[in-house]
Amino acid sequence: MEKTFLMVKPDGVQRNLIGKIVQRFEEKGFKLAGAKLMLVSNELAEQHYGEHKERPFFGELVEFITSGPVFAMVWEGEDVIATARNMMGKTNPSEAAPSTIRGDYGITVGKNIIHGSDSPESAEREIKLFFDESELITYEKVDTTWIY
Ligand code: DAT
Ligand code: MG
Repeated sequence: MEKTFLMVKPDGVQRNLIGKIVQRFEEKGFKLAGAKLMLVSNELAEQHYGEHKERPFFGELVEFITSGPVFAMVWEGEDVIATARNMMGKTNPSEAAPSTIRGDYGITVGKNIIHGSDSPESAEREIKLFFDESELITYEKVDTTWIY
């Protein structure tokens, strides 16, 4: 089954949105494979956002993601990468549709609440970057046959 990396950013943690965000993915039917509250080091931030190194906002991005605890998660399910991106909404909360996470909770692109992998390649890379294999749990859920 496909896996994706999702992370409640420091603004989402400070605004007490961890529970609401987890609830959306649980209720959708996806399966949590791992989660932890953690601090992102400068080194990890620069690796994670490496594709944006040349962008003018890179410095601010690294400063923001290292500014306080984040809630890192791995979620599992059919098409979870694309579906989670849809549930997050567009990068800029001003363009994100209502009922998406960014559409409901964010205002500016710099503080847009949540990160989610955008492709199978980035999901694999980001899961490895943030989680040790021993932190991810393989288990059966009783609702699976009522979801698929
Ligand atoms: P996403 O997080 O939707 O995958 P992205 O990968 O293009 O978006 O950018 C990563 C993060 O960088 C994004 O969540 C917020 C920040 N960002 C993107 N574009 C920005 C901009 N024009 N100004 C400031 N921050 C920006
Ligand atoms: Mg991205």
